[in-house]
Amino acid sequence: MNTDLKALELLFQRPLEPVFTTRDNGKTVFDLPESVYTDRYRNNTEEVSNRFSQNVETRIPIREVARKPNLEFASKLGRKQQFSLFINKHKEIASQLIQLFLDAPNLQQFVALAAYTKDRVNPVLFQYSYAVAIAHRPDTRTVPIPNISQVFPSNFIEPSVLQDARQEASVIAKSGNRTVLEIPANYTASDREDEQHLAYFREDIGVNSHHWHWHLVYPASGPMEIVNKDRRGELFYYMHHQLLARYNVERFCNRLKRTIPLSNLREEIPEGYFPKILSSINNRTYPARISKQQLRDVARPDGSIEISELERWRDRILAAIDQGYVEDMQGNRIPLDEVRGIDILGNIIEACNTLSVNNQFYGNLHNQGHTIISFAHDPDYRHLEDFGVMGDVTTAMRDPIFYRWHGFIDTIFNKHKALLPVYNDTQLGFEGINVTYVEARLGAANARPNTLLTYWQRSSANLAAGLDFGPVEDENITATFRHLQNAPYTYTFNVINSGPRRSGTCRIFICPKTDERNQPLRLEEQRLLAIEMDKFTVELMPGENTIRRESTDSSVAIPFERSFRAVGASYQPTAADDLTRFRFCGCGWPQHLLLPKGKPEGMQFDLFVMISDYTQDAVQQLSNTPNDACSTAYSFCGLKDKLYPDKRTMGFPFDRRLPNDTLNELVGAFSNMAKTDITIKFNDRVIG
Ligand code: CUO
Repeated sequence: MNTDLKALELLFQRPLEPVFTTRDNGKTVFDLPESVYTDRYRNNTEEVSNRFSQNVETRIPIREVARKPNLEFASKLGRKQQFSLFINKHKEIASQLIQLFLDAPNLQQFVALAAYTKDRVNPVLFQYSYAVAIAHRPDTRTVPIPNISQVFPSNFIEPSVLQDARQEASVIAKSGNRTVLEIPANYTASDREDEQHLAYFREDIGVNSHHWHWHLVYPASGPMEIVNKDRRGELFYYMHHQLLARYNVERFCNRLKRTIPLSNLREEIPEGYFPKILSSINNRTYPARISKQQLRDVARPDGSIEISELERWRDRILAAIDQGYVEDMQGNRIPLDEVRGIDILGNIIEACNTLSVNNQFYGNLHNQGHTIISFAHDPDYRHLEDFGVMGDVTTAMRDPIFYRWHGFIDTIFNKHKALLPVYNDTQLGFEGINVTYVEARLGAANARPNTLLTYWQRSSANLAAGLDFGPVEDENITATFRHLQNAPYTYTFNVINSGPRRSGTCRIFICPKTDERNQPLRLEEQRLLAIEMDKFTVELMPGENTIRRESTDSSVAIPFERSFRAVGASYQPTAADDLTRFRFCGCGWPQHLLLPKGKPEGMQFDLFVMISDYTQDAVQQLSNTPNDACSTAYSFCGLKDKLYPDKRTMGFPFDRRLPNDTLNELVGAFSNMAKTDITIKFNDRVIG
């Protein structure tokens, strides 16, 4: 095996430990040039390197770094300070560090540089910038990026479990004899708090690691070549819009009304959140947001932001939407049209300062909203507190306020979409294509069609790679946790093609039929709550076609093993494509949350299927880079080094107004669409 690639993989382990300690269950150590040691250990290099050489099986030589980088820029972020992608200053530092990593002329020098840098900059900053570099350098294609929950487990789980894990692992030498630790469910609030009914969704490890990974793949700042991805602004809108739709539907399942968009930043926020998790970097808990907290202007050493600035940017953006154009720095008008409008707005609103057409004028609305909310408990730094969970993409989705803030951001995008013309027959139809039958059915032989099942499942994750200063031998520290799961099912569609052989894009959505009070939803409401389930290309022969598709093949989700895959020596992919498979693999909605929970007595949904004309959907890819076996969740995450593979605007056909009042009428008017009622039943038991 290429030892440079191996070294890169190992630098993800034990992020807080110095680079000279062992990795891979104590079996591997780096042979480091003296210059890598920081001043703290410079006088003891022999002692520490001897100490960590015992029982080692592999020594990986690291070269001297050719030109020592000046890391002055990174010292503005202390080693024990929290790092946030939403804070401008931090983003700039990360962007410089990424550039430094991308500029390393070859693999050996990249390894040398990474080893040199690791103990000299903030560890979370390092892990983020390093992962971005690995995801984007052509020579590191095969290096697997571990799941963030395993690099920094404390950001994901209840902290007393970590304490137990360290204890168990240092007292009981053999992992086989260790007690399996249980991460409790429902530890952040009691059921006095309504919002607690959604904790299983907000605090899910897969949900949060997907969100982290998405922002890793689509950084908002950094070198142009990695920021400027095809339709990234639109994908920012769409991926977060889908998170919102899923969250709101999940709320209906729990008899809660839709989340209220945070459109007034001056009103106190009724719902508080006490995260209880620890920051890996300084062992402090993430600060809480008390109930009825009022947001205030932030004035801290790291930067200031006034609520009135956000309001000004918001109003300018809304005015631009009403006018139908934005203005760039030179005052040129750029139309917010049907095709590019949403992408332009996405980059303005997020804000992606590299791609926003006018940073100064439209500002930094979404990011600074995260910042203001995340500092609500200590806006002027008088208590020396760091940001709350909203300040960090690994943790933001835990807090109910995330959905209120993004709900507000989503209403801005939806306003633009609502002003576009209603979709017409040519856009929606597909001449000569008739979808005559639709069903979804569980795998069991005697399963009834259109009744799907959810339940609780207990699964485990290995926390060893992220347990800094934990035991080195036999790294197998397993913790189990409960999460929602759905029984796999198969879609079957019958399609009559009365024309020649041709291709179509099959688009599958589910829409809630009623709200939390069982009141029927209008199509205009349903379309904003439509959950994309899958999208794939089909070949249609003349005459009757039967199409089958497994729920586990969904283009939005990734399988469980990728959300929680194990890292370390005991895990070695074998098949040729296994290595590449893990490249972009962490991005994707967790398969175990593909279906909303439903209700014990069953909850009805519309299962909607549309086959659109592939000649209008197809995208001519520019590059001939090989298909990345990992980019399976392309609806949410795109394809690596390629154009977004569907020419229609994201969310089509539900992203714009439709010509009918009800879903039944829509489906009746277009033969290439069909729907059926499905029921999702929730079994309140832990299975498996
Ligand atoms: Cu993903 Cu606000 O963009 O958290």
